[in-house]
Amino acid sequence: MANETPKVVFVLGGPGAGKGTQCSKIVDRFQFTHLSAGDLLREERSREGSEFGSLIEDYIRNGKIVPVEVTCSLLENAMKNSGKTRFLIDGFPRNQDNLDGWNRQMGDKADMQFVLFFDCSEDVCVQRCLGRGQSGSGRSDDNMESLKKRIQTYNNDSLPIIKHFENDGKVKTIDASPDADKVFSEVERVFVASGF
Ligand code: UP5
Ligand code: MG
Repeated sequence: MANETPKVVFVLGGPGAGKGTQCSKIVDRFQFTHLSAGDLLREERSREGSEFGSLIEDYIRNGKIVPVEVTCSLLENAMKNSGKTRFLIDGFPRNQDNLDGWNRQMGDKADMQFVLFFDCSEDVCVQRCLGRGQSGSGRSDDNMESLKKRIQTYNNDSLPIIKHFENDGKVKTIDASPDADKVFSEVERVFVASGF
């Protein structure tokens, strides 16, 4: 990390809402580095010699949220190793444990700017994830059984965190149901209005 305190935008929304898709578009247009907590966990799962490989696979397949110590360390290392100062943190924090862990570990090392929330109906989310699974995503959680659990976890654990940020006036909500370019035109507006 450079001397400047890193700026962070949390990118949240249901499974398949389009977080990853929109983050790539943001990176193309604005000076941000994309860190997907899910991608970092999947990489760690496959890393030879990782002590967390089987734990991560069990959590992901069952749509459960990996203990924050693991996820937050992966995020902090990725931030440090990038040498950059503006980050999109995609898919994190997803529950109170994640939020508490982030505040403990990163609270005074990063400035959270706002939460970008992709609002999408459950039906659309499910169709997008199943579609991605059918076109060979290779993700062990793009199947109906895992998706039911992912959605349950999202409703029970993640939505309350979004509500919490909303009460603090930190959430920018985007309708994620239109096509990806249309969604991005709203995203772009938010970033420009926020001075990026
Ligand atoms: N698509 C995207 N946008 C579209 C649009 N506007 N119109 C039509 N189609 C659109 O998109 C999903 C699919 O939809 C793609 O095929 C895309 O082309 C299409 P994507 O951009 O990948 O959506 P995204 O929201 O990123 O979906 P993802 O499945 O990645 O979300 P999840 O939140 O479920 O997955 P994540 O990788 O973040 O986490 C997976 C698991 O890891 C979690 O369930 C959990 O077990 C674990 N995890 C933790 O434990 N802790 C963490 O901090 C993070 C993850
Ligand atoms: Mg994703």
